Amino acid sequence: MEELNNNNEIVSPGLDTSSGSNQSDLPTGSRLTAKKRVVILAVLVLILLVVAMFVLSGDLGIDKNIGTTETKKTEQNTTSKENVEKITIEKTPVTPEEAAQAIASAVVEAPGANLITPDGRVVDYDGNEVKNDVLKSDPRAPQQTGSISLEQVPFATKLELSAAGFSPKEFKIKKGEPLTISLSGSNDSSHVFKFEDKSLSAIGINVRAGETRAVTFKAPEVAGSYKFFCDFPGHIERGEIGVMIVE
Ligand SMILES: [Cu+2]
Repeated sequence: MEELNNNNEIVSPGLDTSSGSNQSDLPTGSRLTAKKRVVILAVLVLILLVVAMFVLSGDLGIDKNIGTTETKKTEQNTTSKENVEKITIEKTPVTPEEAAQAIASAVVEAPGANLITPDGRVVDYDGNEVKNDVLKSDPRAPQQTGSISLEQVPFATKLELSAAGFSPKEFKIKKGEPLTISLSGSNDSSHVFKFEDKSLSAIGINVRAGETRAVTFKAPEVAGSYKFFCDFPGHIERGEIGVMIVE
């Protein structure tokens, strides 16, 4: 038994006092390794602390100034970038201000029609120049007025329209000049004033029987004869045609 015990002690150290000593050896070994680990960790922490101290001292010392200057530079960069952005953002609302100034000094030849700026442009109430060559339904097109009286359009080229045709049948305008045309329809029918040329497709006046309406637009830059007519069914056949002569 003893021999076996001894053998057991030697082979598998897990019994009796000797095995107890072995058990105590193992925890002491693990304790030692734990202590070693703690020591190594402490040393590592110390090294890290020392390194950190060096780095911090470097930051606080020589690198501090560079760091601050760099941050200052980046701050300046960001502020300059912000300024650029602000400038570009601020540039956008300048246009409405200029538009507002243009509108403030613009004149209206027919209430409800577009404005004429001092430099001869025809603009809407946002300051955008109207377009003669878009569809009449396009918001950029010159806007016709509501029903008005001829007394409201003293500067307009006044056209009357009936079954007998336009009166006058012809009028002249200087090229590129703004003008207002009023159309007074006869009591017998509605009428639809239109130009034949596609460059003036946006301009039109629709009147019900007996109404007067007007439109302000800029004459073409190209001299020539621009035919206009009444687009109401059957009216062109009965002679509702005329011509605008651009000189
Ligand atoms: Cu007509």
